[in-house]
Amino acid sequence: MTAEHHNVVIIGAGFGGIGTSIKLAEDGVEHVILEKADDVGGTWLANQYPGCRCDVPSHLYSFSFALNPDWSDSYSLQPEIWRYLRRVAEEHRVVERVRFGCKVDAARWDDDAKQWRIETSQGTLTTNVLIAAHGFLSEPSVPHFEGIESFAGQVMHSAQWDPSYDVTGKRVGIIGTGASAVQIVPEVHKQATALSVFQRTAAWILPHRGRTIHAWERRLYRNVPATQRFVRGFHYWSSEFIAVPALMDPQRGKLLKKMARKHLEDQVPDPELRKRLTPAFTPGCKRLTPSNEYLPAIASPTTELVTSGIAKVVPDGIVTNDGVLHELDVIILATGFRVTDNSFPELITGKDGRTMRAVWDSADGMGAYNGTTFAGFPNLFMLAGPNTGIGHTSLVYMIEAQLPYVRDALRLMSERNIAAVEVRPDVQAAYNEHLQRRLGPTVWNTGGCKSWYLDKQGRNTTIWPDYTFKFARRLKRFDLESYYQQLQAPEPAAQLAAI
Ligand code: N01
Repeated sequence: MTAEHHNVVIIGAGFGGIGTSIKLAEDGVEHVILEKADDVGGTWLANQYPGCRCDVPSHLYSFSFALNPDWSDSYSLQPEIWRYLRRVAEEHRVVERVRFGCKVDAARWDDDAKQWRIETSQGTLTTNVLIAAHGFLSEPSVPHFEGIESFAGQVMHSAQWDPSYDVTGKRVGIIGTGASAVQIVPEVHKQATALSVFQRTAAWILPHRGRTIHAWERRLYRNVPATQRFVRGFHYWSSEFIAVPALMDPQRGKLLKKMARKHLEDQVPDPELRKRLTPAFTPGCKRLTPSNEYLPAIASPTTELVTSGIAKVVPDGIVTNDGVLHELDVIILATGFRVTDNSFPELITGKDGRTMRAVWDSADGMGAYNGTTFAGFPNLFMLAGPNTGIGHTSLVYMIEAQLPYVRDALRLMSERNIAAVEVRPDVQAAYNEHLQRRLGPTVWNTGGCKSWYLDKQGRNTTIWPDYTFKFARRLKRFDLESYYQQLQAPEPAAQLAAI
């Protein structure tokens, strides 16, 4: 018997946790948020590397119910997004419901009590419903390079950047050329004495359309909110109808390649370097990375693009496969995140005593129903769960699309005296078969790249392969008929009355 019990426990105080908490509070549902960090913000608190910004338009990358007329840039930088999230969390009194510095070590479903029992760094608690909003890009992937422990300088992952670290005058090595590196490289290049970019796979770089938002525009958005809604709608619908068809059918993506090639030709005069910067895969297979400063920084005389592969790390720097030592003061790992193999599912134990990891390993890998619920794991909802990822629009849209589903489930459980809901395995299997069929011909699966979208078996368990409004439509109501339901045991008094 534990002292502390909640109706709902939410793990994580990023976009998912904050949005859920706001909506549950509106519904009068008692809950607490467990957050391992010492502030809200999730990914926008963790990622503080130089140049960190969102490559989704600012007006779209926010809650629909908390628009921000004051965005200063059409593609916001990390500090501004974090301040937005913090303000929203304060205004809606979410902060008061967060337990900071509280790391979840394990959560186990107790089928007798119809509760989750959660072990945390601050003690044990129980809850009727568990909502995992821990984020799928929250666990840095730190590859092991031989000799890395011997390196005399500093090693930092992009998502664990120490903001007090100054790269001015340093010789910097950046490993990786994904979305994070594309943002870090130009900023570090401005300050470092020398920059070595260790590229394993070249990235398609598109022109960036960012610009400062004028004061008059901000005034307009503040005074006539419909204008901001219009701009938001324009960004949403244009990315749906331009990007989704191209991603679903790579034959239609030729325009993207043409744009990226032209950008490369415009920005990199040296044909030999251009060749090394030209990817072999179809654009869109990995996340599209817009930047007007990345390619010029790579082409700069103080930058060296290293493509010969990393052999080992030594105290003075990195030795590549061609035997060359690249002398460095700091190594930045822009090596991405553990997504399909992260540790979170190891912490969650379901109805039959198996962890979510064990269940996934014995099946086809990661999988959910509606990206939200899991057979064998009653009363567990995940925000930004399997196959909810998108590359062309705002993940906040996908998270918001899940909220009516979770709220409706809680409402039905309360109204109908249901103690536990658990998605039927056949429903989940049929859903995933459908997703995999749709994913088959898409650019993520056939574009000829290796990305975090695919697991070790090459199965795509991360991407939503359709228009995002179709996802929102699916999750508008909780389809109780797809779920096993267990009713609340009658109260002892009620039992007596019945006799
Ligand atoms: O990570 P990545 P990221 N040796 O996995 C390389 C989101 N995001 O942090 O391509 C050498 O894309 C790896 O090489 P390769 C966004 O969803 C959003 O950049 O595997 N290199 C690759 O180049 C994005 O997709 C924003 O050959 C190694 C890089 O490291 C996601 O975060 C901004 C290596 C990893 O690229 C992840 O992006 C930033 C090794 N052992 C990020 N291991 C927005 O603007 C890995 N690499 C919203």
